[in-house]
Amino acid sequence: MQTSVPLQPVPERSAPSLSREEVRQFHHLGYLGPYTAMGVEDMAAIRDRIEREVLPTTGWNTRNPLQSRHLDQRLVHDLIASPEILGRLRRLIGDDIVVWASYFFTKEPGGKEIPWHQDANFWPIEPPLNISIWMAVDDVTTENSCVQIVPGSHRRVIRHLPAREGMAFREEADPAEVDTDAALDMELSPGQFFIFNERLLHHSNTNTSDRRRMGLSARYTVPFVNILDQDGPPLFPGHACVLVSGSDRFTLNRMAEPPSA
Ligand SMILES: O=C(O)CCC(=O)C(=O)O
Repeated sequence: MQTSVPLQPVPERSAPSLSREEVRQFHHLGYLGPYTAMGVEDMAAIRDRIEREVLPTTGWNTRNPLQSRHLDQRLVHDLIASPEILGRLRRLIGDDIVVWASYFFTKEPGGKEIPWHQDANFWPIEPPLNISIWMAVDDVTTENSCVQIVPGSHRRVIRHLPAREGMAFREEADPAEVDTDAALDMELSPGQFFIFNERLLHHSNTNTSDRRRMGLSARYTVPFVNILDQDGPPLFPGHACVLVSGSDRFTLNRMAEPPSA
């Protein structure tokens, strides 16, 4: 159910945090991790439920079952609001945390290359302050097209051009500006995740393996960030944000309660 009234504070749970060194690394390199949100066996059970209960059903975006399923599926909400994630994010952006989007990035065998890009290029958020997590649902390796990143690339805004033929996105970072020699493969076991900011260059190859590669990304910000067009692309009509930690004293964005358990 959507609401425009301020939401109740979400009680904080005990959670892992980040050291001062890790916080510095995040600002220096633009990413952190991998970290473990849950073990491989627990994630296998969740993956089974994602396949049976989430992906075959329709969420708030009736045209795309991969988008923002934390709005209608408690299972997905609890994954992206886990203490292992929020405990770390609180050290980076404080106690008041809003999730404004999530997405199942699924690449079947043969799935297209996602070109090098900085997310901020595509997003209607102001100021452009965001932290993302990307959590492996499947076993994610170089072979089945793990996400690649360029550490430190967040410190410069890179111009984006119309994407070359065969890419999964419409635009890509100017290839002349991407130092692919510095790229790091983010190989993850199911249930592991990494954290990155809104300008870190990232990419994934065509999936040339015979294994699916599914990950869940989620986008976190603070309540003073305004989502400028909640009803338009890359969001959808009726979209809402969810408070996952602390309180919202700004009430700038359309908000929803978490789905019931
Ligand atoms: O899943 C991928 O390959 C790319 C993910 C991505 O672009 C993102 O999470 O922002």
